[in-house]
Amino acid sequence: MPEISLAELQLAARNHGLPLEVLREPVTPVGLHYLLVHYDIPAVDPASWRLTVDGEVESRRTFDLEALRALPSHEVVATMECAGNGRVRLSPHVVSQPWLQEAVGTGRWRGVRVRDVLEAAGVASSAVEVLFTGLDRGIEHGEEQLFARSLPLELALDGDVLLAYDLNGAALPPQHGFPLRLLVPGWYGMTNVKWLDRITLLAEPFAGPQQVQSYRLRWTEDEAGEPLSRMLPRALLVPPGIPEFMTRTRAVAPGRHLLEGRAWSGHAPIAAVDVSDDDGATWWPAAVEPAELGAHAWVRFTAEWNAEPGRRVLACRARDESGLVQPDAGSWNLGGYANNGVQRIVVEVTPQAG
Ligand SMILES: Nc1nc2c(c(=O)[nH]1)N[C@H]1C(S)=C(S)[C@@H](COP(=O)(O)O)O[C@H]1N2
Ligand SMILES: [Mo]
Repeated sequence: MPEISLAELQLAARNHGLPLEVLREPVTPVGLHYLLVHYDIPAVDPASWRLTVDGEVESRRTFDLEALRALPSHEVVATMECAGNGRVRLSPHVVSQPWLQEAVGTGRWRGVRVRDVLEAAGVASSAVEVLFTGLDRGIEHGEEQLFARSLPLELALDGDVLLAYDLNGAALPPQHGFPLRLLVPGWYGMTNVKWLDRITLLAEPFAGPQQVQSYRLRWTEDEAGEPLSRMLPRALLVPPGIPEFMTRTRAVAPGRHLLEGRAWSGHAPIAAVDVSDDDGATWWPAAVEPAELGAHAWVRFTAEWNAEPGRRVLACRARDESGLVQPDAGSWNLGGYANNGVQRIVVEVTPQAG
C-alpha cells in the first residue's frame, strides 16, 4: 500500500465511501452513499434560493423550489461512481482523494427533466452546450472557481437527465446537493453538479477548469487528453464472513457460502460476472439477476463458493454487453481516473470463524 499523506487523509476524512457490506442493499440508504465534495458544503436558504436559466435562451427564467416541484416529476434509480474510484491502487501514486474501490452508491432520484426546464426558457438555435454551475466556491489548479461542468445540448435533453430534488423519497440532504442537483445516469460522478445555482446555454464549448484540466484521461500536463464520460464496468463483492479490525482480512468458516455483489457499467447492460478464490488464476461464472431497478442501476449477482481451509483471495470481474471487461489492474494516468481493476478480498478460511 502506498503512503497516504496528511493532505490526503484530510480529504478522506471528509469524503467517505460506501461501506462494502451495504452492497447488500439494492438502493443505498441515505448517509451510506459515497460522498465527494471538492470545496465546502454551501449554506442554502430554501426560501430565497432560485435557479436561474440564462445564456442562449429566448427568455431568461428563474425558478423557486415550489415552481420546480409543480412541473412534471420523473424518478430514476441510478448508480453513481466517482471517476477517481480505484485511484489509490495506481502506481506511481496519484495524490488526490485516495479511493480504494468504494466510491459508489445507488440512489432513487426524483426531480424535473432538464429538458422541461430548458423548454420553458426556450433554447436558442445558437446553443451547443448546457453549463451547470454550483454554489460552492474554492481554489483548484491555482484558480478560484465555482464548481461548474457542461453537457452537450443533445445529452442534456435526454429524458432521464434530471434536476433532482429528492433522494430515496426525501429532500436531498445538504452533502448531496440540497436543494437541487444534476443527475446524468451512467456518467461518472463529477458530471452530477450539486447545489445548482445556474444553468447557462452556451454557444461555444465550456473551457472551465473542471472540464479542460480535471476529468480528462491524459499522461502529461501539456496534452489535452480525452474527457471522461461514462462509467466503465465494475463488480464488487459483499465481503463475506467477519473482518479483523486493523487489516480487514476476512475470517470465514469452511464449507459452502453464497457470495453476493453488485455490478454496473455506464456503457451497456452487464452481460456476465466471474468470481475467483485464487487471486484471479481461475474463474467461475456468477448468476446475474435481472435489472429490476431499471437500466441505470447496478445488478445483483450471486455465486456458490465452497471455501477450503487456508488463505484465499476472492476476486470478481464484470463484462458488459458492449464487450468492455474489467482489467486485472487499471493503468496509470495523470488524474488517477477510471481504474476499474478487479477487487480483491483476502479471506482466512478457518474452522474458528463463526
Ligand atoms: N457543486 C459540486 N458538484 C459536485 C461536486 C462538487 O464538489 N461540487 N463533486 C462532484 C464529484 S467529483 C462527484 S464524484 C459527485 C459526488 O456526488 P455525491 O457526493 O452525491 O456522491 O458529485 C459531483 N458534483
Ligand atoms: Mo468524483
